[in-house]
Amino acid sequence: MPLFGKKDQNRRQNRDLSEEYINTCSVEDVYTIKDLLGTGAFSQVFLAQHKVDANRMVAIKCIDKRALKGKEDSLDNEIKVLRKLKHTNIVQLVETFEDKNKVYLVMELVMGGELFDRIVEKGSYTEKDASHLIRQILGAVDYMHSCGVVHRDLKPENLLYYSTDEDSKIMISDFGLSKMEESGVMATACGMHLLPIYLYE
Ligand code: PIT
Repeated sequence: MPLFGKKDQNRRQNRDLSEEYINTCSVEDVYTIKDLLGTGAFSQVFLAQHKVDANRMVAIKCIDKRALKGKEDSLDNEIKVLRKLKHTNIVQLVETFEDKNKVYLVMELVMGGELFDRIVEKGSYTEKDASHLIRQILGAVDYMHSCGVVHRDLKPENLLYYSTDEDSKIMISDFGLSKMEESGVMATACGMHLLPIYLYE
């Protein structure tokens, strides 16, 4: 069950490169996997360090193909959506790897924790705090809608702070349930800022 299609098997997509190239590397050739950051139903997210550029820390979401059986399309969709989006408040996909048992999504590292935990820790939460947060989230939601993408699972667990700084920006994560409009009804180029309200069920 090729998740990236025949053409893309054994191929690494690197957003920093203008060209795709065949790569026989495995994720372990490129990154040293470190601490576990979190777990999901079919996946685990690990902290990882680039082997050549040690300053480059990333989060790697490792998805078990066996657990995913029958839901391959949703991972295909998630990768497609993530490749399309580039916004300061959306966790960026860096590159992808695939081996016999797993798919690896190398993501921008965010270390500030979940919104819910931050609100609880803070004790009080002012209208100014909320407006600062909502402004960032709505900016990112407007952008993704302009790209024809609806997240469909926006909740405090999927809103991560970039850093532990008090004034850290917020980042939208987990596009596992997202949908992308491809019919051509909506503009395909990002930046048109149309609201695809009809995509919400
Ligand atoms: C981190 C740290 C962390 C989790 C993530 C990234 C996850 C990001 C993510 C997961 C997705 C997705 C988009 C982003 O579609 O604890 O740097 O499933």
